[in-house]
Amino acid sequence: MADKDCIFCKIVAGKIPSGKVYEDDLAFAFRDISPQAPTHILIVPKEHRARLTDFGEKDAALLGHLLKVINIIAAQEKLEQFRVVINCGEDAGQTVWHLHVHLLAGRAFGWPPG
Ligand code: DGP
Repeated sequence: MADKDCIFCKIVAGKIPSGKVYEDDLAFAFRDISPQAPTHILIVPKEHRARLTDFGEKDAALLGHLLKVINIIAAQEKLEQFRVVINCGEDAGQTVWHLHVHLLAGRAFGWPPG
């Protein structure tokens, strides 16, 4: 179910324009408004869930689907090397409260992350 105040729900519904790169029944992917790498795409479930810890055992297939979508987009964008990030909670850097997976590529990344 969508959250009327959620910016990513509005993007999924097409109420806010985004650079869509992929869509299916369960997932939607679009380009990050503030890219941290030459390729920076966000993959979200269409259904509103604030954060990773809101997903339970019954959601395992949906989480797996989001990872599958990453591989589809990587093939579409011809990405062979990339980083995948989920920020869960403020200290982890989460700023938008609709679960999203960051797909970053096009440069070398340091470790540990900042
Ligand atoms: P996080 O810090 O993990 O919650 O990442 C949120 C990301 O969402 C951040 O990289 C910027 C991006 N973002 C925020 N608002 C918008 C928006 O309206 N459109 C798009 N395309 N990206 C957004």
